[in-house]
Amino acid sequence: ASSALSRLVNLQRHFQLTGSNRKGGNDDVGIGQVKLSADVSEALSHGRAVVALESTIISHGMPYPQNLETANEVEAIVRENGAVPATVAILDGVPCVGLSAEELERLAIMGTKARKTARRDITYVVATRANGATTVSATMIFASMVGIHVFVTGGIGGVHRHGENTMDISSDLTELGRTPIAVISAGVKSILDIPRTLEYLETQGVCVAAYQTDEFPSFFTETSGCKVLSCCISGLILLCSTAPFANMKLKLGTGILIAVPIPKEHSASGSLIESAIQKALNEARDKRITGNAETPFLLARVNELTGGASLIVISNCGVFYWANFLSDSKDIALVKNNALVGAKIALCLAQMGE
Ligand code: PSU
Ligand code: MN
Repeated sequence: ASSALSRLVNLQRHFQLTGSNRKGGNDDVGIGQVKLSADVSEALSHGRAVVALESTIISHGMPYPQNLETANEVEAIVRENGAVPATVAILDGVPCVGLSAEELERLAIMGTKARKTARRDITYVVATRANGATTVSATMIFASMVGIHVFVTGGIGGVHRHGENTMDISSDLTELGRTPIAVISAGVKSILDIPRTLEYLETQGVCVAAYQTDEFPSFFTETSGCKVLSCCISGLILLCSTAPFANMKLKLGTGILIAVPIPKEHSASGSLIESAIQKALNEARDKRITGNAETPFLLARVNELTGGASLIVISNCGVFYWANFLSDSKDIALVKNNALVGAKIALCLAQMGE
């Protein structure tokens, strides 16, 4: 064990010597440590509402500078509603929960040079002091580790089409089965096999609900043909509070998935995007693009084929999920008045003894 440790230390020295000593880098933080930003750390210690955000959507989801603008907008909406945003990424091998403006910009400029980091990639990215943009699975891990109970994202990964043969099933699904955090998303894109994704979540024991509807949404559109539990705003608060509570009391340990359908006014023409998805799927098959390269390829192609329409939907969504999540559409004043659900969730948790 001690020689393994000395190799690690040597590795660390090696990277400190050869890695650039960028201003604002994390070269002085030890391997295996997680860094919290000052505002996230303060909010958590006072039991205030914190909302985790992923970073693969920044690195691999859209180009610079659109990615940075969207990331900033989403963070601002979280703040305007009284919660603290905690974007998660691995910078210089250090898992960071909450990024400074400089760190966020660095990641946005890095783009796909940052490694797409799911659970299995964390060890490698940390050990080599590399930069990693966290997917839903890796974001869940670090957010939950530091005591964050709510995570807002766009789309999650799922069972790929033909996944019954390729076994390409996103680790987002297994993570939901083992990490207690509430994930709010717009559902699953139809580039994936939605019915099988829901079956797999059932196998993993994950509670799945949709906001104000009993149909699981498919990101670009409100429908998928698959029924799930329906929840209203109070149900949403209850669910977000219940996942960590259930874990604590019953040791269930599972996460929950809450899907918020795209607002009608941002729902791009479903058929336009659907046909682009079909074309992109065929191209991926012809070019033999598989594994973790498939999702970024499909998303980029769908965006090209729709002349940017899908990306506009994505960036609008990023901004609107949180707003939608906070507002009961019958009571828009709720958002304007800053009456934040995040705080209510934190309050619920406090009352439940968290
Ligand atoms: N689906 C989207 N947008 C995304 C992703 C998925 O609609 O940005 C990203 C998320 O970070 C998700 C990851 O966790 O891709 C899933 O990748 P994979 O299918 O390789 O597990
Ligand atoms: Mn995969």
